[in-house]
Amino acid sequence: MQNALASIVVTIVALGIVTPMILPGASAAEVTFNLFGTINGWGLSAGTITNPGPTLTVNASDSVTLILHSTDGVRHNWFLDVNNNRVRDANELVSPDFDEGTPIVTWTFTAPAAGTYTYRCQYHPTSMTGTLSVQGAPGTQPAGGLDWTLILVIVVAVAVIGAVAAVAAVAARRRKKT
Ligand SMILES: [Cu+2]
Repeated sequence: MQNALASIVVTIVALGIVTPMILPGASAAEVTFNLFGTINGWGLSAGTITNPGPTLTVNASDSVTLILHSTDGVRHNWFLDVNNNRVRDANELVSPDFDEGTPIVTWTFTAPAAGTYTYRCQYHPTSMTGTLSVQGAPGTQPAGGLDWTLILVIVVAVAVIGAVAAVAAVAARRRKKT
């Protein structure tokens, strides 16, 4: 009887350790956009420049490569205006400058957490804008689907209860012997 209880406890604890390892994890992809800029906006081609420019859609944690073109030869950059204050703050992602001398810059960044962000050129922050739409990373469930965080909490709780039961079982066995 005691051995059976111990086996059950060991199984529960083992499940608590192994299950989180099996759960699907997010896997980041590599995404590339060609983005053309003039003082009048952004476009996916030199002939389709508008303000606001194209909405760029990626997944959280994606490795996003921007191939940035200065179509008018003016100095530009691309930054993610996280707090949307139209100013490039020190903690905000920013590409190197691209201009007449360096008309094309290839720059890679890691997509931030899911959300809707405004991108801008810091030199023309109101006439060169667009939206970066960051979706939940692949592998995570959409709203209404399975809540893996909740499942993880339950599994860990069961493991802890199992460990406590194991200690209690061992203590009971020792009491019996003396
Ligand atoms: Cu600019």
